[in-house]
Parts: sequence; C-alpha cells; structure tokens
Amino acid sequence: MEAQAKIASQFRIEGVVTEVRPLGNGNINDTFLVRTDGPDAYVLQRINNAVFKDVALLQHNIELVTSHIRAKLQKAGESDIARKVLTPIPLKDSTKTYFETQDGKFWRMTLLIKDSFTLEEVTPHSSYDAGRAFGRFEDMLSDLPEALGETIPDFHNMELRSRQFADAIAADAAGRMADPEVKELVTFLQEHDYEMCKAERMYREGILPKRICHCDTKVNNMLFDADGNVLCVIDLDTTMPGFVFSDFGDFMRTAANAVAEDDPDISKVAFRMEIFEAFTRGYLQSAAFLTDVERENLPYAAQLFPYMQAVRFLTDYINGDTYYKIAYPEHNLVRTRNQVTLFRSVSAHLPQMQEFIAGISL
Ligand code: GN1
Ligand code: MG
Repeated sequence: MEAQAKIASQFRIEGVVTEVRPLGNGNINDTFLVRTDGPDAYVLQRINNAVFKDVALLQHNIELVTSHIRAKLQKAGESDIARKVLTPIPLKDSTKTYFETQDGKFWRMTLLIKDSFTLEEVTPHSSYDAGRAFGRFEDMLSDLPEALGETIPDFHNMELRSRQFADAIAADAAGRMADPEVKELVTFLQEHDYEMCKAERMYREGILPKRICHCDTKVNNMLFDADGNVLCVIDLDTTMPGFVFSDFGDFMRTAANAVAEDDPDISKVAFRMEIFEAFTRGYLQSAAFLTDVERENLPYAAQLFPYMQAVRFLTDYINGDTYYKIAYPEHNLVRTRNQVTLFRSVSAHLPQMQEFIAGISL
C-alpha cells in the first residue's frame, strides 16, 4: 500500500497518510480508503481507463456535477453539505482532479464522508428514500449549465449491447459456445431482444427524451446514515445523458432482488414487490418532470435492466472475461443465470407493476 500512499500525497490532502486499505466491491475501478494524521479521511481510486477511455472528460463531468449539486444544496439552505455531495480533491500543484502515474494509470481522490454506510440490502423505508434521492438527483441536474460528455458512449443502448452480444457469439473467443447451457441462455435472451430494444425505438420516434441520469444506480452506489436515510449518491462515472429507465431499472435490479446479483442459488432470486412499490412512490414524488411515456414504461425499465445485465455478463463470459472483475472462472455465468432468473421474475409481475403506477396520483 506504500505506492498508493505516495500517490495520495500528490493530492491536496491534509496531514500525512497513516493507512491505506481496500474499500468496497466495485467491478470496474480499484478503491482504497486513505487515513491520515489530519482531520479527514479520503477515498482513493484507480480509474479503469480501459473502460473510461477519456479520463479528462470523466473528471470534468464529475467536477461539473458535484459543483452544481453543491450550489443547489447551498441555495436550498441545507446543512452538512459535505456529507450530501462528493468532494473531488485537486492535486497539490494544479486544479486537476486526477493524477497519472508513470505506468499510465490514472488516480483520483474524494473526501471520505464520515459516518456513512453502503447497504447491500434495503428495507422499504430506505428504498422510498432512495427513490426520492434519485429523482432529486436527476431534477437537480436538469439545468446543468454545460452539456455532459458521454464517458462510455451508448452505455445503456440496448441495441448496441445486442450487437456486442452477437459479435461475441460469432467470435466465440474462449470456446464457451460449446456449452449447451450457454447456448440455451443465448437463445432465451435473443428471443426477448426486440421487445427489450423498445427504448431506442421510442427515442428515434421522438417520444422518449434523454436527461442527465446517474446510469449506475446499484443499491451500493448510495450512502446512507446510521438511521438508513440517504446521504448522497456516489460513483458518478456514468452520470451522463440517458433515459430515466437506467436509474429506475438499475436500482430495481439490485435492490428488489432478494439476493445479490451473483448469488449462485437461483432458487432464492425473486423480485420483491414491496421494494418496487416503496422506491416508485419516492421516485414519482421527486421526479415530477416525468412524461407519461416515461412513467408508463417504468415497469419495462424494471425488466430491461436485469435483461441488459444478463446480456452484458454473458457477453463477457463468452469473450473470456475481459471486462468485469471475476472472483472465480464461472463468475460471469453465475451472474448471468441470476439475472435471467430475475428477469423472469420481474416479467411475471408486469401487470401488478403497471396497476401500481396507474394507481399513484400525483
Ligand atoms: C459495474 O463499477 P460498478 O461495479 O459500480 C458496471 C455497471 C454494472 C455493474 C454490475 C462502468 O458497476 O454498469 O451494472 O458493474 N459499470 C460499468 O455489477 O460498466
Ligand atoms: Mg459502484
């Protein structure tokens, strides 16, 4: 951890680094907790620049988003603002918020938010609060003074993900298409392809807008206080123009699943309607800007994200595990089985979800 301590000291931090240790369980970047002999602790991250190819653009987006939210919170007279929005730390000798090491790796730091927790499992209470928080997040970013660039172009474009899936199947780089289970999963997913690409079609028809969305609203990308109330949204790497379906759908995918996305016991995978209902109630309250088309398609969003994630995990498995971090050889296959099962469970609840949304008066 000595190397990380040296990197940390390039940033404008107070005090001397006393401890660096791994933090969290992201699938893309490497994250560390940095303690110092000063008053604050920090989060240090190595940015995966194979995934985020334009680090300058990425950090520029994050600076814009965090300063815009900070100004909004100040205007609204909020207290304790340093716990309600991330604070990127600039370098000691410049205003840049990232550092490139000689080996071509990129690093950044933020202030650690004190007494905050990530949750892997939520109650209806924290789900409701999360719904409100994500609606508010989108609302606060609706008047950003500058357009945000796409840090991963077409990130949640289902048509693109389908093409990447088809390319992986055709190339069969790791020889995994020989497995009958893989073939069966491919067939099942491809049967739902047209239906799941609906958002892109609605966008082309001009009936679905793009808005600034978070695009990675996994339940563990939110910080809660000790009482289960939301403090703030973290992991802002993919905050960019997208469909609101991304934020709604990815939260449902991770929070409403009765188990983690990589739980191998698929008999336990189930879509928890009480989480859907609580989150939806909170989200519709703060996302008052939604059009009828967006609102009516939230149940589709709940289906789309386990579906898209299954396609992405299986694509990576077929490619030989080149994108997501894996802990064991079949990890991406296990994740795919889990997400396919979730997709089936969500789909079975479609009429119930539609009825619930139609019944909420604004
Ligand atoms: C990645 O970085 P992390 O672990 O929060 C991925 C998401 C997936 C998620 C699946 C940039 O998120 O899109 O939904 O894994 N992020 C990127 O766990 O691809
Ligand atoms: Mg994350």
